[in-house]
Amino acid sequence: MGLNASQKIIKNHLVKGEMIPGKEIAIKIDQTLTQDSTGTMAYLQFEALGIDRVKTKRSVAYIDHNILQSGPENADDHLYIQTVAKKHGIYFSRPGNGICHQVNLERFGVPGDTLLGSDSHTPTGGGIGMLAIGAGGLDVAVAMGGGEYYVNMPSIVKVNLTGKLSPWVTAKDIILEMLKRLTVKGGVGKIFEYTGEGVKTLSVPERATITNMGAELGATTSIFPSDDVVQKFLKAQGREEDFYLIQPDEDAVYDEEMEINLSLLEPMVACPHSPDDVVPVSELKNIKVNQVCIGSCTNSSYVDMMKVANILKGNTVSENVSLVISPGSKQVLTMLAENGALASMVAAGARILESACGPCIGMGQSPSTDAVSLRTFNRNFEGRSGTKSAKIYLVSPEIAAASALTGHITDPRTLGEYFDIEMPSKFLVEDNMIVDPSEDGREVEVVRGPNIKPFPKAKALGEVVEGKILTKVGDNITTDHIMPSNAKLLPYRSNIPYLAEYCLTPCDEDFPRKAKENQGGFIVGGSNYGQGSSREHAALAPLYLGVKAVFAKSFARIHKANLINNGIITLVFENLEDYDKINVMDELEIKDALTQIDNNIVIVSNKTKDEEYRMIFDATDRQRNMIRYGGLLNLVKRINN
Ligand code: MIC
Ligand code: SF4
Repeated sequence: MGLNASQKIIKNHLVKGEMIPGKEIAIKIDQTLTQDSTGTMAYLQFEALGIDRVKTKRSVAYIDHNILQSGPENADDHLYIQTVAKKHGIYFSRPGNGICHQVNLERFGVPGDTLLGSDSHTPTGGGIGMLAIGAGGLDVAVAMGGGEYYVNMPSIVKVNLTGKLSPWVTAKDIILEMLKRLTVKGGVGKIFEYTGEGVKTLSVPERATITNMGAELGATTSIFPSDDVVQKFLKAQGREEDFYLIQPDEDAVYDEEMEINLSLLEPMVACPHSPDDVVPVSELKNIKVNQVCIGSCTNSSYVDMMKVANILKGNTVSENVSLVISPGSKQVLTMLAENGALASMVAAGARILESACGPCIGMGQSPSTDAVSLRTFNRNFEGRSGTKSAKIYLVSPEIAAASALTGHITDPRTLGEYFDIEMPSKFLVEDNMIVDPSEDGREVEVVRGPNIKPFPKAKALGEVVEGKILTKVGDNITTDHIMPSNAKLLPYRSNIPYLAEYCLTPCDEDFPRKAKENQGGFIVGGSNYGQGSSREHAALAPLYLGVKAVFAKSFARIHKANLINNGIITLVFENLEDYDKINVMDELEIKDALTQIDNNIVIVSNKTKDEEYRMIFDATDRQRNMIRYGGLLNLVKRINN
């Protein structure tokens, strides 16, 4: 039986387990990436493992998130990351060099290799045929130390692309179509592998837009098998030698199949406040726009920016619109500067930001109260922009640029004749903002600013786990709800005690107070609890506040792993009606926890209501041990000693 491309890469990297969907496998990791908002914690954890030098083929630390420096905290953390990277064999991408996923694609990604990144959009690397997975910082720290990565073998979905995109219809519209069909939880436990005649019509950055936003489907990852389009891209990046052909066998078997006819797609928009609330742009009439943001790891490539520059050229941004543009990398920005496209943008009235995440993570440019903001980004969760009442729409660069000119949401097809931008046959390659690690780490002193506080560590499981229900939330709660991240909070990513004061406050302002007054307790969540980012802080802050377990209708993949890695039990209601029976401040208890933790069904008693609930503990043996011994760090230390 033939293998698909995902199975081939997994097979080449398989350390433990069998490739049976749903069963745990362990894979060897070739490359890792971190960014600064998760990196500080990941490197503190790496240091806690006591390993001198990374054991991967390549590990890179990027600075792209915590870019505004309104106090010393971010700059201090950058210095910590720079020095810890130098010491332990990690390449350092300096601030200004670009967004981790864009730079990784340009400079380091290798088809057929595995990449583990402490950022949920790491699957962007699937655009050149890497098996690229997002994970919590601790998992990445372990991988840097040479440890394998554990994940349940995903089912592989063949997405057959037929036809060809019509003018003004883009890669963004393909992934928005996927989100419309499958929703934000439709990809949990899956890899989307794109095949079919439509694939060859898509450039590497277009493919990367699609694999990037596969994260919004909840997918483990997405991948385009490598082909001559990838080979040309790598050649244009001056690294043809990194090309490796990875294609599905002719008789490859997939767990599921679906088809998208590119010729039938039209320009789409994801409406507030969810990436799956997708409608054709033609349905949105007379919606005034206050802000347009172009950039992010989804849509900030050279070609994206050139399209925007072409639309803006010779025009002026509408009087009531603030247009901000952040090109994805130094490479992109320099090329735009050299060919004059940057001048067209500036002349039209665009506000140019540095090559970084910026507004995507609320690092500045929060819109005005009740504003409509159009963004080429990947997430439009309520409040993520830094303005709770703002309405964020996710769109292609073409829709964004057209709307910036007209001042209302605009179908780009009204712009008239389409122009095509060629992929460059040679990119401007200059890696002078990437710092090599030291040959001998012993001579490097790691600089630690005062903002770095010790991170909480889980404790071994006791015989009884008891406490009150501290809060109860609904479906699709994001990690942006659990651990909000905006320009004011991001500087404290290495200070969990400070961050914990804001834990879950968008849903329940009193949560931190209740948790402290009751010496911790439990959280009740709906379905897809913890969707979105990989930020481990959404597990570390609850851990710090004494949360012992989360009971939910279902969990998002990365957040569930982060909770267990940090010793927090994740239980799913066997009978969904039990969710309705539990109230805030009910007292719950897990008796014989040490024995029950080995079972698939855990009985939880509600002492207040005198009821019992059957809950599913869907975990591997290794995860059960993590709960038993107090998290992944403790487990790794036990194994090493
Ligand atoms: C995001 O897009 O939500 C982030 C910010 O990049 C996060 C990482 C973080 O919270 O630091 C992610 O996607 O994992
Ligand atoms: Fe940065 Fe936004 Fe991409 Fe996250 S989604 S890595 S914040 S650009």
